[in-house]
Amino acid sequence: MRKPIYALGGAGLLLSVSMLAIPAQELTGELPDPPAFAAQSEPVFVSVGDILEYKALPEYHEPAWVTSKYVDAGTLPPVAERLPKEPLVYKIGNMPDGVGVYGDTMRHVIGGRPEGWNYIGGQSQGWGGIDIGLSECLTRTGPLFTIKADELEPMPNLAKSWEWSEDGKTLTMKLIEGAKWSDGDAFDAEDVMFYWEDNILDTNVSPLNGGTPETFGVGTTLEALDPYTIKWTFQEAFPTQYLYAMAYGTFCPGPSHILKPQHPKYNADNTYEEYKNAFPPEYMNIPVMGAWVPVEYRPDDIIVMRRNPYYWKVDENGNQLPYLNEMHYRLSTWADRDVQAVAGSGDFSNLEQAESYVEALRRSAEDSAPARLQFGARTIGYALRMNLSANGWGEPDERAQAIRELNRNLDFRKAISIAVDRQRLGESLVRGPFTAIYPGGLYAGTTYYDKASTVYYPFNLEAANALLDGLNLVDTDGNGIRNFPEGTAGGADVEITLLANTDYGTDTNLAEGVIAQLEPLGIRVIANFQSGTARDDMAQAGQFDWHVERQGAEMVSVVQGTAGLAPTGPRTHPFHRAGTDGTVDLLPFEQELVDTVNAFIATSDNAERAELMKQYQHIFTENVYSVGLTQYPGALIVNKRFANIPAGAPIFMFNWAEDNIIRERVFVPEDKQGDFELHPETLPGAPGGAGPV
Ligand code: BQZ
Repeated sequence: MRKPIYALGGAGLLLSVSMLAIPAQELTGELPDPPAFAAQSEPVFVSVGDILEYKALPEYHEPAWVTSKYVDAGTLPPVAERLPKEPLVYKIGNMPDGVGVYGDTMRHVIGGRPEGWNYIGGQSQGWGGIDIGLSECLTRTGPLFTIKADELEPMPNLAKSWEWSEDGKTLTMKLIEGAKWSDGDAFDAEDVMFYWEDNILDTNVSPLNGGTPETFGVGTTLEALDPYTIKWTFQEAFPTQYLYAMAYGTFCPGPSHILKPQHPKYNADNTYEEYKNAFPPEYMNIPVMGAWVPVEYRPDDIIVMRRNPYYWKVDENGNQLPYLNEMHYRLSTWADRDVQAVAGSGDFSNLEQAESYVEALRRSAEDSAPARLQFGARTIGYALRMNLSANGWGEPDERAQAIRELNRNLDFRKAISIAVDRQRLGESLVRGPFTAIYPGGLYAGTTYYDKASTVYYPFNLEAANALLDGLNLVDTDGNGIRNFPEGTAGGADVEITLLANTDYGTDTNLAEGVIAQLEPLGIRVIANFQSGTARDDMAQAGQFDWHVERQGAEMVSVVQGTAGLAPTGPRTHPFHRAGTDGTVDLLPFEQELVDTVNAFIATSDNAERAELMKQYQHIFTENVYSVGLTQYPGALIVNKRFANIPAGAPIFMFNWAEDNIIRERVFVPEDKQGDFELHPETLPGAPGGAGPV
């Protein structure tokens, strides 16, 4: 294996000459306001108590065929015995179209592919709403877009209530009592503790969506007091922030009765890799807490899911949810999801690739259009992120190490930032009022954004070249590409690999745009375009120089995915993680970001939090923590036959729309139901069994 070389000498040389660079004040400029773009509908703001409560109802109901084919046949207990003592009850008053009826299917189309069903072991199910539907979590945040701003707090879910101690250092949570996995096994604290102890704390396991011990605060502990009570103990007082981390995707327990026997801690014959891969996509009827269970998988074709007979949520009339009997996930591409949703052969899409906006708008504007298309706020944003680790994360060779040293140099990051023409980049995706210049950091138009705290370095190619000259990156061999100084990477050409996700045209289009725009700088940027899973793995492992990436919820809401705002732990940040010595070699401004984020988490004073995020935004953008590229709105496309779609549902805010619209409450009125069910009047079979029964 190549021995990584950490050429600090080279860095020292680069840093010493950078003192000659252009003074910072000449590079900043006025950030243009985003073009006006009104979201097409607004949410109705309510309290959590208007949406749901937990209580026993006098009677419960289920689809008639479940009773006649299963309960009456004695193969399934009566519905009242399958539900918790106090199910989660959705209130009719909050249902846009009221109580639903059973039947029909939601036909999703997705661009990912399932690796297997061990979500907490680190496997993807292909995204696009599969894992969101399967993995119920302690709290829930997707629907928070409808919650009154002064009452914003994660909704109860598997955790039905919680109470802080006097000193705010402990949080006692009550789990829903009597809920069951889809195979009838009891859900309880054993599932929670298996997730916490053997998937979060065990660093041999990397749960999908990146939950790590530090996601819940350095030094935080969790214990089970009884089968339905857990107790968190924090270092900070009242860190309400962590309730968001207890939602999707960082605290969604798996079925311990199925997973534990495969975990190396309980099965000496298994490696961690064997644990992670113990439930391949072909393994049907994996027990879930979600509303639908995988019953059929055809590679590169479709995943079919059927209603979970033990689902622990009902409407106020006692109807067990979900209303929809089946879910499809057609295994195609993300771009095809838009096409099929607009055409009516699919039912749902998050319109998020700006290149398809005009055609989607045109088709949806026709009276005959089968789907509703509604734009929300500008919550989709892309940035160029540089690998800032210089102590071994991703095992860089000499060339890559030299790039990392450059990435860690502010003048270098500034040069790249002002060499990018963001206006042209956005227009290359779509013309019109959609895209906005995005300087990096928190998105304009969101709660914690403050323009006055945002430092913007406008396009300035001449100054960019002067900054690189000042870093002694000169084309010494006359081939048009700048060279490292002698003694750094052997004075080779400056070549930088750029990672991007081939699952999305937008990702690679933006990456190609950046490559083209950086050519006049005399550095060679080489496309390293990978498919979603490979891209995810390389990004997680630190095997990249630069990465053009669509950003997560942390840049939209701040309160969701907060751990990703700064390297507050060894594995919490997307582009700077611990090296081979287990430490994160933070740059001075990064330490300031970490301190600011930790202070944000540690206070519940809203004015203080707003001030801290202004500091965060200033430090982030002044130091070009990442090179912001473009920001634009997404649109939710849903087939018109569906009811109970909440007004103003954003495709992405605290979570994706698959969570936000509360799919378990969505229904199709009887007179509009299609004949799309592939396994009508069937239920999931036994875990590992072949499909529905
Ligand atoms: C939405 C989402 C639901 C992951 C994924 C995918 C992965 C990332 C991201 C989005 C897809 C859709 O996003 O693009 O519209 O349906 O699934 O989970 O991009 O590659 O790793 O973070 O959420």
